[in-house]
Amino acid sequence: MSREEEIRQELFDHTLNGHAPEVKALTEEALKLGMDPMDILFKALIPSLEEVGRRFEKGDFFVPEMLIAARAMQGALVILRPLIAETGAKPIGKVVIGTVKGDIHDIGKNLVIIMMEGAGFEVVDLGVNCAPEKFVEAVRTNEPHIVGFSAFLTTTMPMFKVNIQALEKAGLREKVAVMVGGAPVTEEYAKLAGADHYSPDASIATRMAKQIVGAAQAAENAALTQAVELIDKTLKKG
Ligand code: B1M
Repeated sequence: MSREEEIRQELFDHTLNGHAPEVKALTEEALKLGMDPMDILFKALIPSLEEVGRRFEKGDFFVPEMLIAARAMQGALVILRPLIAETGAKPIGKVVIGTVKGDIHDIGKNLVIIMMEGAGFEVVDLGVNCAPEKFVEAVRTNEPHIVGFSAFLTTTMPMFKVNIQALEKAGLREKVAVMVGGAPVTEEYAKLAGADHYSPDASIATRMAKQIVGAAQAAENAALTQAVELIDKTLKKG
């Protein structure tokens, strides 16, 4: 087994057992060896949290074990974040995102943020347990292209609909694309809730966000061309 394979395995095991100092040291070692941050994330850290979830479901792990595993993962994310997220480029679009009311899971949301920032988006993070009014206010003041709702519990998924209704009531629904995601969410559920877009993971969410912004810009350009043509015609007539 190569040292890289050993590191992946050790990262998996130490995250599973919530050994934060070891996870931090291994992440640093992996980067020194030239391992890809995305490789560390998707081949070691995320699979480990998935195993934590499986053990929790089986009754082998309880909330404290989930919590320390999450903390260990977050320590690694602090190191990986700048490597994935900082492009230094001019923002290509703006996103407001938060975890819905009643839900305090944030690792998945934070990964979406890291990847979107890495792709050049400006992201306003509203944190966790975010009330509909907070989303509405953030959309009003930031005027983002996209508002994103994350939910990780079947009991908090209904907040998507509540948030969308709050945007409608505030007269903001047509001004922003709504994207939803989170472990238990499905495409079908997203449609039923009234969302415009659903994504199962951070990388698809980022690709989708680029398409949404691209489409919005194309629509703006088309409207501009139409206006210019109209002015041209009017001038020619006159
Ligand atoms: Co909790 N938890 N948890 N938990 N937890 C889950 C979600 C659970 C599936 C575990 C299980 O039973 N297998 C289960 C939910 C069951 C259900 O509703 N169907 C569960 C439960 C039951 C609970 C509590 C109720 C436990 C209790 O108290 N009895 C409680 C609820 C607290 C609350 O929110 N009110 C609770 C608490 C916690 C901790 C605090 C201990 C901790 C969270 C720490 C934190 O986030 N800071 C925790 C953890 C760590 C988990 C698991 C083990 C891991 C979650 C995670 O980070 N996954 C989780 C099991 C699992 O998911 N397999 C579990 C890794 C992450 C990268 O994936 O979150 O799916 P994910 O994010 C993905 C996509 O979903 C997507 O992109 C991300 C990256 O690719 N995505 C989007 C996310 N948001 C998006 C938004 C988008 C688009 C894509 O557009 C806007």
